[in-house]
Amino acid sequence: MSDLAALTAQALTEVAACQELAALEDVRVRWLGKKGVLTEQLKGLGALSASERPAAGARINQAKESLQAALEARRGALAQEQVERELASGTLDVTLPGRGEEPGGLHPVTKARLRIEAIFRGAGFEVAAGPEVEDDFHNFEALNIPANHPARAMHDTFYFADGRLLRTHTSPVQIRALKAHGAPIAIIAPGRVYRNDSDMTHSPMFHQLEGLVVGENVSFANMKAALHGFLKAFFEKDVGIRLRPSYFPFTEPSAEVDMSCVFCEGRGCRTCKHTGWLEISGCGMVHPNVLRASGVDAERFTGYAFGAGIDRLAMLRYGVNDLRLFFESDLRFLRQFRTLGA
Ligand code: 2U9
Repeated sequence: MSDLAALTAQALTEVAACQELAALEDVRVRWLGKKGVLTEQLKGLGALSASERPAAGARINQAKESLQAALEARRGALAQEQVERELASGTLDVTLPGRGEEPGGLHPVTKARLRIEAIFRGAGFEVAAGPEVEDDFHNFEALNIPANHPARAMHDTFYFADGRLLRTHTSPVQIRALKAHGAPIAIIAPGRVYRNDSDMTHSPMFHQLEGLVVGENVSFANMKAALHGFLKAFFEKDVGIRLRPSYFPFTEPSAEVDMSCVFCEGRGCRTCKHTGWLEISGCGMVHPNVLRASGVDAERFTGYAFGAGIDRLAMLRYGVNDLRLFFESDLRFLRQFRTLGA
């Protein structure tokens, strides 16, 4: 007990000599830790007589407290010195601006889709949606594509083991809408579709826009005017269109829609392969079999339908020459659309 003062003095000297926070922690453990010198002193109290114990205990506790206070003071001083050293060496420049948060932006295909939806809504259409995992009836049968029809091979369908499939077009959305609401109806069905086909110009997932109008006296001329009006609004240009005869199982008659080239205004360029025209859509009058499969009276109602690729519309509007750029998630590409309006 007699050397308690000497021990305390030694501990305080060690604290004062510490130049690092880690060294200070070592000193604390050596003196105040579980097996520390002062802790051992407290354990030694048991050997003293009951009359000596209280005073000796109080002196040891006093020594502990003064050491704790010295450790705390030194810790504060060393931490301050460390901050000053870092500031002086320039490792922490508190005047640097923060990294900040980058604002996000919509994907160009989403921008194109929203633009398409706004234009058609303005013309009185509703926007319909449906499942991407479909059954054979809604994707094929109801669209006048029975089993073994050659059009099935053209669709490169992804099948599930239970016979369901990933929709190859958004037409099933319109079958479901027709069945649920009947005629008259005017809807567009934009969405993801899937085909087992992948190369320079085909992605296994792409985005389709389809439209359907069914009512009394709905004509081929109505369809041509609707498509022309949409293309002029979408490209904000007085584009021309032409229709060429075509074939789809779900429409009769059917046509391909060409639009005058938005890049060369019909003079001929690389994009339009020097024809002055861009293939943009397919369309036709809804086949009576399709109306009947959806419970619509094909004697009373007629309808038109069309289909186009949203990705292709987006490429032409935003001047993107490679479809794959839309699906690679490369921020250098996507950032360019951040501030662009629809
Ligand atoms: C119902 C009835 C008829 C949808 C149609 C097309 C013509 C067409 C292609 C264009 C390029 C698909 O994106 S693409 O690969 N589509 O040419 N689609 S008519 O006809 C329907 C749809 C639903 C009930």
